[in-house]
Amino acid sequence: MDKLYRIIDANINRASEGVRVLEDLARFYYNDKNICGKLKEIRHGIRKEVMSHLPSLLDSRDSHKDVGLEVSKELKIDSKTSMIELITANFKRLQEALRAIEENLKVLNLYQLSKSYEDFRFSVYQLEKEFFKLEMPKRKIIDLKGLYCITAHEFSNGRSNIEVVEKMINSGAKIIQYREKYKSHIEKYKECVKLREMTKESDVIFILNDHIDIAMMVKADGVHLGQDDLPVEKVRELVGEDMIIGLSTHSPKQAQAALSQGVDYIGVGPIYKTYTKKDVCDPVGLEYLEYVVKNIDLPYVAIGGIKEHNLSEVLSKGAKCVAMVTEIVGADDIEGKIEKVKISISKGVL
Ligand code: TZP
Ligand code: MG
Repeated sequence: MDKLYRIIDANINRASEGVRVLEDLARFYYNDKNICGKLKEIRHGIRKEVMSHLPSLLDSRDSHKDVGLEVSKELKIDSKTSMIELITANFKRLQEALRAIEENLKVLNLYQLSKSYEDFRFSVYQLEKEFFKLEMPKRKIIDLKGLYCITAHEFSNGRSNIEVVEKMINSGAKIIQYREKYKSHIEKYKECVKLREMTKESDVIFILNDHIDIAMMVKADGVHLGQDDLPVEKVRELVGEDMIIGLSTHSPKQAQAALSQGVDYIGVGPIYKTYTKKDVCDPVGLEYLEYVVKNIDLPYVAIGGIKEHNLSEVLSKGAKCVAMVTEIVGADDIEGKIEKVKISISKGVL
């Protein structure tokens, strides 16, 4: 029976050490008071429950003769290369140790005590789920539907970007991209500070075209990149996991590549000829849109030359989200135009 105490003693230590690694991650790495507190309670509980059996546990301890140490030194299966692996390994260590304690206590006729360890094990399963949420990106899930609004001062008939965005927000826009090609950095920055304030207040997703630096400075929800912009993987490293990254694509090959690049959505176009974008490729037509609808499992927005008069054609190919630049910012009555377009999109094919 001493040998069973030896197993229990080893597993109490194993479980406590596993919890300690996780607790320190929650405390110093994720700054999560709630999870840290729950782990601490478990760590104390694991030791406290067996306190009355401490003499037997210590008597049976014989670390020098533990054959496991040599086995561990010879193997490299416990190497870890990511946070996910580190967290998983320690939750598994903890759960396995609790199960071993539980089973051995039963043989020692300590059935009630074994049930306490079963309770710990179940709390740990739940906590593991909670803990992993800390590793999940916190960026907004972008469910692209409806109208995607984009600014363009030069086509706004003298109205400022601020005025135009105010109208977009008033008519219920859910996502707005700041796209401005002809202003200085400082002008763009100042406009974006204001626009971030306005979009935040109205819970509108705010995306910056091109400017990763400004997006980070104003805490925008995302950045939108083109095929000739900086590599998505490197931008992700820079902006972190919480920022949305959109990428313009113009061909099936680019859409396929986007799938493995970790972008949150893609732009699909230009569907028709557009005069808004100067360095744009020839229209890719509706076929490419159809390809994306059928084959690419990523949120997408159809863009390029889309107007009220050709909207039904775009919707008939299955598009759920449509971007319009000049059609909206150049409209005499921006609010009225948005209302009409939104109704058309929500009805689908006209
Ligand atoms: N990307 C592809 S086409 C385009 C952009 C930004 C411009 C779309 O503008 P418009 O006025 O809706 O044709
Ligand atoms: Mg660009």
